[in-house]
Amino acid sequence: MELKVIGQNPIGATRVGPDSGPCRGSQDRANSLSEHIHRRIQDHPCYSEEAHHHFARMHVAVAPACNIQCHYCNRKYDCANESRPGVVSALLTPEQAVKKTLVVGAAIPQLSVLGIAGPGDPLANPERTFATFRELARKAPDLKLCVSTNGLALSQHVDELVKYNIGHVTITINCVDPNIGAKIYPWIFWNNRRIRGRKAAEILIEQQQRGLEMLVERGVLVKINSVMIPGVNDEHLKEVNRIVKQKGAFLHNIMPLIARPEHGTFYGIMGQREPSAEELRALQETCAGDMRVMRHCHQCRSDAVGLLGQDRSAEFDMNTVDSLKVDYEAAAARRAAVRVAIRQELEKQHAAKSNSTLVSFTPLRHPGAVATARPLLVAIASKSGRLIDEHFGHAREFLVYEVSAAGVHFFGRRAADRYCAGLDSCGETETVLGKTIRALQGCEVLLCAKIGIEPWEKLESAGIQPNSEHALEPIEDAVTAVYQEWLASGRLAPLSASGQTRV
Ligand code: CLF
Ligand code: SF4
Repeated sequence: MELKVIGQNPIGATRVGPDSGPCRGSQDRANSLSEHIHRRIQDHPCYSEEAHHHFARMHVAVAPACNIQCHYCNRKYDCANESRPGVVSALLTPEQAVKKTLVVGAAIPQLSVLGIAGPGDPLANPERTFATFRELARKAPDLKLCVSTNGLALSQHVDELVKYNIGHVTITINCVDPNIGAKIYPWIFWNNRRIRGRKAAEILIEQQQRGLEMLVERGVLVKINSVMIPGVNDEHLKEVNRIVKQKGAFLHNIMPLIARPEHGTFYGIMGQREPSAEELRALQETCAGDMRVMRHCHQCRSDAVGLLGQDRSAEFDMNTVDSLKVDYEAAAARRAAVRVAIRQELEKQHAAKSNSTLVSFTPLRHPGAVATARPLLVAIASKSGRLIDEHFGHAREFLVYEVSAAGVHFFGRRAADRYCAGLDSCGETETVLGKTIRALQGCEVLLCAKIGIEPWEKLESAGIQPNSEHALEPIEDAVTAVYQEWLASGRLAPLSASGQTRV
C-alpha cells in the first residue's frame, strides 16, 4: 500500500497530494487559471496552497492604530482579523521595518512576500504603512507587497496601493447586512467622529464593497477574510461569499472566531460560542462550491516570519537585526536563484504528476476503499511547525491536519493548556486533559514526540489514538503513514459500512 509523496522540495518540506493550484476546493478552477494569474500567486504562500510549502512571508508590525472596533478584538493585542487573538507584536518604525525585511530577506532566501497586517489597521496608519511600502518597493522590488485591512479607509488609498505595486490586498468582510454588522462592530471612527450601531456598520460595509470593486477594477488580487461567528454571521457568510465572488474577489478565507474570556474581548467575556471544526468545515465546503476557499491559513501574528506555521519571528528582534551586516545585492540574487530552483522543482513535479496518478494507494485490500474512504483528522504536537517534535504534556496548541485521498491539508489549530503545567513529569491534571480532549473533538489520531501512560489511556478511551512512533518525522510524512495504516486496516471505511461516527 503506497500513498505517493510528491517530492522533497528545495527547502526540505515534503508534501503530498494534488495541491498545485491556489486553494483546495478549487482544483478544477486552478487548472484553468490564466498564466498571468498563476504567475502572480505561484510564490505567494497565502494565495497558493502549494506555495505555502515552499515560500515564506513576513509581516512588519508598523500600524498600531485602528479606526473601528470589532467585538472579537482587544486592542491590547494584534488585529484579530489576520492574527490569533492574544498575540502582541513589537511595534516597528518604518525604517526599522525596512531594515528588518532586508535582513530577513538575506537570512531566508525563500522570502517572497512582505505583508502589513497590524497590529491595528494598516490603512488607519497610512503614513507608516506607505513609508514602509515605498522604501521596500525601491530596495527589494522582487518582494511581493501585501496588505490586510478592515476596509474602512480602503477606497481613499486604492490609488496609492496601486502606485506602489501592492498586488495582493485582504479585506476582512464579516457581513453585507448592517443589522448583522451592528452585532459585530460597536463603533467606527469616520470623518473625525465616532459612529455607533447600525449606521456604523452601514458605512463600513459600503466602504468595504467600494474598496473591493475599485481594487478588482485595477487588477489587484483581493482575498476576503471572514470571521465565522455562530449565531451572528455563520449563515450570512454564504451571502457574503456570493457577493464578493460576484464582485471579483479571488479567494475567501473563512476563519473561526476565537473568543476566550482571558483575551478580554467583548465576545470572550460575554461567552459568545466559537464554531466547531465541523461547522467551519461545512461552511467552507458550501462556499468552495462557488469560489476559491483558503484552508491553510495559520492566523499568523503581525510580526510573523517564515513559512506559514513555522514562525521564526523570535530570531529577528531589532537588536539582532541591527547587529547584522548584510550584502543586500547578494541577498537579492540569492532569493532570485532560490525562486528559480523552487519553480523548476515544482514544474518537474507537475510534469511527473500529469504523467501519473496523483495519489495512489496500492494494493487495495478492499476494492474501492480509497474512493470511498472517509477523511481522517490528525492532531499534531509540534514545536517547529514542521516536525512531530513536541511532548504531549508540553503542547499549548495542536495543529490539525486532514488527510484523504486528495492529500494532506492543514485544517486548523486547537488551543490547549499544557497538560504538564510546570511539572517535570506528567501528573494528574484531569481538568486540563478533559479540556484538551474537548478541543481535539473530531480528531481520531494524535501524533506527538512523547506521551505519558495516563493521558494515553484517557485519550484512547475518548476515541483519539495517541501515537509517538513518528517522533521527529516531518508532519506530512507522518500523517501520510498513519493514513496508509488506517486505510490498510479498514478503519477508514465509509460511515455506513463501518458504523463509526465523526463529530
Ligand atoms: Fe500576510 Fe495576509 Fe498578506 Fe498573507 S498572512 S497580509 S495575505 S502575507 Fe496568510 Fe497569515 Fe492567514 Fe493572513 S496565513 S493570517 S491569510
Ligand atoms: Fe481589532 Fe483588527 Fe478589528 Fe481593528 S480591525 S478592532 S485591530 S480586529
